[in-house]
Amino acid sequence: MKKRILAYGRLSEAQLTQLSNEFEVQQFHGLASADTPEFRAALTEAHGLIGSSVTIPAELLKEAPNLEAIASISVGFDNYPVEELTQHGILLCNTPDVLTETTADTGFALIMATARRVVELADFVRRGDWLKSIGPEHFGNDVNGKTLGLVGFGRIGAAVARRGALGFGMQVRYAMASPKPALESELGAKRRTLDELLAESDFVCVTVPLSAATHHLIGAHEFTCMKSSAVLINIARGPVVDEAALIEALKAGRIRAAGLDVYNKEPLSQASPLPHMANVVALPHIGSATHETRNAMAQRAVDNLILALSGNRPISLVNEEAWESRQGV
Ligand code: 8YV
Repeated sequence: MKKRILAYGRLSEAQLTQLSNEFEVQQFHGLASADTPEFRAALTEAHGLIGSSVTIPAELLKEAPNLEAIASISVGFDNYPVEELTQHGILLCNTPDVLTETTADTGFALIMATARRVVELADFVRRGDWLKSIGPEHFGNDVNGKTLGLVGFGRIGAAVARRGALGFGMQVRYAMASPKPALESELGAKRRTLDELLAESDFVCVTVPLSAATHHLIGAHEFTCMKSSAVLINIARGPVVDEAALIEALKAGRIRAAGLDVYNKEPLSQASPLPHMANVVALPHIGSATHETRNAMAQRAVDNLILALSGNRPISLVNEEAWESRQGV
């Protein structure tokens, strides 16, 4: 009998066919929460899950006795109870690598847009305000030659740094627990404490995963460390930045601008001041959202799930320990 999987992410026809050839597939369209009677009922029979964004709370695992693997269509896995999954021997797979360059492109788009006031000035032309010559009140600031600070220097952080160092002649600083000697020699990157990095950087780009340790890593104190001319970019997860402190810092002029792709609560409410501030470029969590990359992510998740449910090691596995316990190691 075919194993049963629940699919709640965007998959192409070909990917769905690939899954249906192996499994009994139950699709959930537009699932926003796992806490619906239909999803909970389906979980009791499910061997695998494939999808994105939906939070799977630990208590739901009690209702999923057959669950063997989750293939998330994302690199981030803060919406899964990793410890409990591991205890239950459930494999958690993600999609690193295939989205690195595209997410770094988004980071750089935010750097350019905030520094050169791209959105604000495009709106100015669209409104028909370009009647006289452009003056200093419309000028932005250089990106080239400036200092770029990466908070987190993993795959995506390094790809942003590469764009800055090699394309824009930027000096790279990074804050990370472990040194990265290869990137130091490749990019001339220098490791700093977080406070030092904040004090030196013209652009601070947040790329750390969200965890208990990184929740509100950038808060009121950190904004006081930054230059008043600095720009904060967040392409990681909203709660890594204390959003109230960010709004306060922007209003008080403690930093110059922010380029954001992620928020404390998504979708971002229109009641938030962030999308209405001229010095904020707010994107709707589209870091990896290109046709090519989202398709590659979905394909990676499909491949991960097929491998995992046939007893093979998935390509990208978050909880190695769960794999070892399944192998009886
Ligand atoms: C996801 C992301 O696609 O991969 C991640 O962690 O943030 C995005 O690329 C997003 O979470 C929607 O599923």
